[in-house]
Amino acid sequence: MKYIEGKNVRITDGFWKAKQELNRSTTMDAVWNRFSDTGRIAAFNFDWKEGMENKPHIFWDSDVAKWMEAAAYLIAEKYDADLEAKVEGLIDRIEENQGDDGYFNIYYTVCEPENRFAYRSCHELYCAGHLMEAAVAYFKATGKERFLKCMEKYADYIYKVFIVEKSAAFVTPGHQEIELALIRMYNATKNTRYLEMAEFFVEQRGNNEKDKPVTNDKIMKNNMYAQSHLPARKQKTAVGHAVRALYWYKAMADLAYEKNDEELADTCRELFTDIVNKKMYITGGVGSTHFGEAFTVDYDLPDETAYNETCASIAMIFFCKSMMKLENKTVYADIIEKELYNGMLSGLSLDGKAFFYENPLEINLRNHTRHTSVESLERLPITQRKEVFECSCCPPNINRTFATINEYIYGVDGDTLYVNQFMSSEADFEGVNVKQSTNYPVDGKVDLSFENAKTVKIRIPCWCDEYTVSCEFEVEENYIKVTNPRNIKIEFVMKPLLMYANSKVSSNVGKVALQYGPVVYCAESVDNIENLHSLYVDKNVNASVEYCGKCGMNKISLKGFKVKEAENLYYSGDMEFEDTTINFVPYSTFANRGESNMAVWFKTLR
Ligand code: FUB
Ligand code: ZN
Repeated sequence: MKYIEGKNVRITDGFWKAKQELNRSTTMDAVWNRFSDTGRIAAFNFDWKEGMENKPHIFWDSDVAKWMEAAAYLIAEKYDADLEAKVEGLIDRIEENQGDDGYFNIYYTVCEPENRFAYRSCHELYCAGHLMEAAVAYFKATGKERFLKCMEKYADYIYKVFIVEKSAAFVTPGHQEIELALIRMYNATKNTRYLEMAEFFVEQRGNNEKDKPVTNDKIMKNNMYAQSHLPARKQKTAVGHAVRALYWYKAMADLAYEKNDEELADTCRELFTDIVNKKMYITGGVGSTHFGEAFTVDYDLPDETAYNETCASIAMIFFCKSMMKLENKTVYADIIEKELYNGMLSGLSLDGKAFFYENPLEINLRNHTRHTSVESLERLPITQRKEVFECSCCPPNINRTFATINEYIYGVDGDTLYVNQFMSSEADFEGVNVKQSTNYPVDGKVDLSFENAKTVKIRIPCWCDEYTVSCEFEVEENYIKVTNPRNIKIEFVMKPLLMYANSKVSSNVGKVALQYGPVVYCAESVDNIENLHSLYVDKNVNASVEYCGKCGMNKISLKGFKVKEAENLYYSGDMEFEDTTINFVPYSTFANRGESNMAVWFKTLR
């Protein structure tokens, strides 16, 4: 399936229109300003000297590149002179400071020129990849070739060093990213060298002696951390650093698509299934531990210490989109939807100015101060979003993802138009026109109208077991299929669902999480009592659902029970309960009203 992208698809109204406007009006500036304050923008002048503040960091190039990429999408959607001036200013600096040989990296030019391509774990190719993605986006947005030419020159230099001369100290990057970027370069330029390079970096990973870890390399000491323990095709379970893994799986899926490589596609299918069935939180969060920002073992999904980097959720969205290009299965769009409304969305504050890097599923404020007599070695995720992080990969990743949300809605395969996501929007592609109007995710009513479409397939979301369709239809592999469609009214009936975790998930077996449509809920102490652990949800769901203008989704109250406080620390006999109401808000909106205890999973009674 080919996604309808760029100017051919526009979000016209509703939840995501508001988020896209927030990104344009607020989040872009918030990230730019913090990147300016911290020296990331000035670093492009290449004039940092020892003793000055704001020493460039090895992957600052990538932070700014992601912001440039987002700016490109926004300029393409609606011209913005300020964004263009900022991007053009950065391109001036890139052009001025790029080596004659094509090399471009701020840190390794300004701070350690003697160590170019000396350390696998030091992100040069990762930065190159993000710059290439930005260059492709800017070229597509504006038709201007200057940035793309710089990155072609850099890619050609990388080809020389890594493939022709083999003179770098390593064969494949410690942090994947360049692989997927090279495929984008290939698609933009049609230069097959870039596809060859992507293939080289994918296939060589875990498949060469040179990348074996050196004994004093702490970060790379375990080959699994950077997915270098086995050749790509032999990897069947997701391991190691989650963002690295998922950027790479996306590249593998893209490569499988470009080369029509069924074996590689199969590997991607197995990796996807492994993650979704054994390693993903109900919110879509992936990479459950902060140790190595990594996947752990199957079903290890602790709530309070969950790492769930925002970038990992974003990378999962990218991977799913590439899988969907390979095969039109609703499961990929279901996971994209899960990430969009939960794991990814929680990364940004409602005011659009602050970010979570880690997205836990539980907060117990008391645990942040519980070690009163010793220096605590415990590490818990922060409880309030921040404007900038020393490692600030997530904020500009949000910028570029929000700017391209429209590109997840529609796809085309032959004469079939796919409706994968539910957002008020319109699209036109090769004479076919579609308009969609919906309040999703507030309710599940979707109105669609088509011109010149022969067949349309509309995803039935995985959470939905009851729906109505206003015209004749068939159901084919979780799609509502309509031929010669004109106007279709659908309702995917949304009701409060109590979701259970697999019995192997020791942290949550026997508990329930509340979901309404695609939105997962949490309860915060700001709306409830402090001791959320003493609250039990009534299994006979008795809910009241109310629209919340501030977050654009519903708030939900459920009838439940509260354990009556006992006098003694321990007691026998029956536990006593009193009736109560438990107030829930969308998980993605937690921590927007000051510090609060928070929980997603609750015990049940009755
Ligand atoms: O290392 C670059 C980025 O910073 C990674 O993708 C994130 O996990 C964070 O470590
Ligand atoms: Zn990140």
